[in-house]
Amino acid sequence: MSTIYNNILTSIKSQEKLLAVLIDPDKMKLDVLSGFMGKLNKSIATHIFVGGSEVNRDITHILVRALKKMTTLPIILFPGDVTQITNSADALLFLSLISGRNPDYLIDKHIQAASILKDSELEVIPTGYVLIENGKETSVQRVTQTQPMPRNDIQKIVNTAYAGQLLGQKLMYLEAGSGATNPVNVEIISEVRQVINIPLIVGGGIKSPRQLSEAYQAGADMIVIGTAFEENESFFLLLKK
Ligand code: 1GP
Repeated sequence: MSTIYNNILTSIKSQEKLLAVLIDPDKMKLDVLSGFMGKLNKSIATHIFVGGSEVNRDITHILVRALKKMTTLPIILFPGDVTQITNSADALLFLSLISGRNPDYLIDKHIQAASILKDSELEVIPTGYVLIENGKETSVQRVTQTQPMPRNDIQKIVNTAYAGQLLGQKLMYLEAGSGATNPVNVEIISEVRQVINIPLIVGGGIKSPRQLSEAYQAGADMIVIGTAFEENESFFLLLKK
């Protein structure tokens, strides 16, 4: 069964653009969650991602259970670590940090996760994760101890994404990093789009409807936004249904 993934493919076939709102369990306070979700449910958001670079054990589980009572949107784990896996979510992005060369994020964390996932019904979606430089160090870079790919080496980014597809990844995520100064630029999105045929996710540093629509036009199927909503919930008003 792969309901969430199949629904993503179906939406893309009908040319629907997808928007995931990223909620970091470390930053979201439960007492403001209901107001936040009220706005989110009225927006064009189609998915909720839950995850962060540094999240205490159990907080993710508590947050996902609370979210389940407040929305019918699919909740997908976007974990910074194995400790963020909870069966309460609908699916898990099983991330391979293919831009980096740290074996922890290419296989070791996955082996740790396997012992949890073999007894779980969580839908697991293999996802190639490509970190691209954006002008400042991001927490992904710091936590994973990997270098982002230079943004002017587009050919290498394209080849990396294509290699990920050949290795069997079901989604490809181009990441500028949370709070990035510059989002992934449209030329990179467009070049990757032309070479891969799996759904393309783009995130990091997108703070305006204009940046959102430029990324869609360049070929992103799903866009992930976290910081812009965290810093100013009225951003939801600009993205009302
Ligand atoms: C981070 O791509 C996501 O992993 C979202 O980034 O917080 O900058 O929107 P922002």
